[in-house]
Amino acid sequence: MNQSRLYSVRMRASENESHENGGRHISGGELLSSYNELGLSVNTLLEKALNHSRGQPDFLQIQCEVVNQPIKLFNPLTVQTNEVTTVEEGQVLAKFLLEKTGVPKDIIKKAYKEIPEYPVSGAILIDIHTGERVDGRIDKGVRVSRMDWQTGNFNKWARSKADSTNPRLKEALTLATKVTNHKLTIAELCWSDDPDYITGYVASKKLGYQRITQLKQYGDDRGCRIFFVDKLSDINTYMSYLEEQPILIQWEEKHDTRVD
Ligand code: PML
Ligand code: MG
Repeated sequence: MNQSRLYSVRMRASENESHENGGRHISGGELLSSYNELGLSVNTLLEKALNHSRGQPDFLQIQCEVVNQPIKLFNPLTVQTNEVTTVEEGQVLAKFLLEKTGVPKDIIKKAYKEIPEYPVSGAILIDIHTGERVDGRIDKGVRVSRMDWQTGNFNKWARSKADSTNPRLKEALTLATKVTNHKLTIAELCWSDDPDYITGYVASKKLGYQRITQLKQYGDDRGCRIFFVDKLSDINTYMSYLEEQPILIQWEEKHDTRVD
């Protein structure tokens, strides 16, 4: 892709009203696109919004904006898939992995107790020392933006790993790679708000992207996305990294790392 002039293309869709007016979140999407591919990119996100398991949107917005900052390239996190047979088993594993990344046990416990209170479409930030929510975006959480993984390079990666070209994996791995490449991110915990998708993950720079095949029951439309962070002395810089720093995932085999 010609990186000289890239556009950030963002979609959001909701039911009843727009998100800011209390509407129920249906779908969101992020792309980086060249000018020539803008039509295609807008269409890709339009299709995503119009055919979603959370329902039909009443409000739909697609925004294109030129990106002026230099783009960072990241190798994707290493992926491991952990097969579990029940949600309980999956959640025990998720907590174990979070602890392994360095999030203290009592903070994990506190975060899990508060998950039902976070019905937001974006991510929430939790300080690993206090367990307090620190993003300040009470109603919507933080939306990680300006990121993409070009299809050709993603397909090459998927072929080499004998993995599926699941677009959800592509989107989630792109996001997790961006988030965990910031040194103040200790870990991410995520499962989808889509009722037909139950695989989630724990990710960190050290552990890579640890998929867990069941983190909720089918039919459940409650999702979770938490970034555990280490004492953000400058929250604005961290937020602007998540929301504004453009990144592309660019897989190169020689940069693959092993996960123990
Ligand atoms: C989402 O759909 O919003 C998140 C999906 C997380 C898991 C993706 C995967 O690894 O299959
Ligand atoms: Mg969703």
